[in-house]
Amino acid sequence: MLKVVSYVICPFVQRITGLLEAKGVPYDIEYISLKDKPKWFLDIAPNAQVPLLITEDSIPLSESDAIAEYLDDEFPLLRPEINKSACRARQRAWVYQGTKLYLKQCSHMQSGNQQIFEERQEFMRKQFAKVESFLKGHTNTQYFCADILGNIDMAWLPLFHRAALVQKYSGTKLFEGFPLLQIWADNIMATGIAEKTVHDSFEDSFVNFYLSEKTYLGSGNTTKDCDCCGSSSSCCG
Ligand SMILES: N[C@@H](CCC(=O)N[C@@H](CS)C(=O)NCC(=O)O)C(=O)O
Repeated sequence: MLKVVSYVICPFVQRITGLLEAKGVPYDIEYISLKDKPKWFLDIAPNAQVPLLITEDSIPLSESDAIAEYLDDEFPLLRPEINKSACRARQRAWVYQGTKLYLKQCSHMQSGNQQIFEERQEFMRKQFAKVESFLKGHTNTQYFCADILGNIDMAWLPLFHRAALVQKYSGTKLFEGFPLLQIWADNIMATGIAEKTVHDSFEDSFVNFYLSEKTYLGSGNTTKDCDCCGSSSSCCG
């Protein structure tokens, strides 16, 4: 069976477990500590990052884009009809728009005070406006331009899951002012896939990391100084 090497709150891993769930491919999952990476992992992961996918033939694959491509090569495509040149290229571009926001969303949620939060929000909102404008031309579908799940939906799933938890615990609506984006997010969350793609401890770990007293979101929106939101390239501690 395939094995995914994971870290509990990693959005890049969640994109991959989302694809596996949406495709109905069974997999094992092993969680590791990123602060104390095991030697066996360092020996086979050239980038020393999760996700790492170990194939049935014991071949270790890293980088979520490469893993997603492998899953499309090996298992049924989610939307075979769009797997043709221009359509596929367009979907990939929107996938990229989503995945490049993972670390930005992490930094946004980790902001330690209102000023930093709003600065980062400004950047996020510019990206959301692009999606909103695209969705205006495609309003009659449940998901992104279709009524069946596609790679693009799973690429945005981690962003939607995190936004839903932020709203649940802090009341802050990260997609405020973007009604079509919010509907897309709600429809993806309504599939129930998000919960299947993460460990049972995900919600607690997420809240402890992003909505603690150290963050603007977690501190009841009072101003706090925070040393957790510097220029870290990783969102997972
Ligand atoms: N470009 C990588 C990014 C993966 C990534 O940033 N993973 C983080 C966890 S969310 C990680 O493993 N960080 C540990 C480290 O960089 O040492 C991908 O797309 O797979």
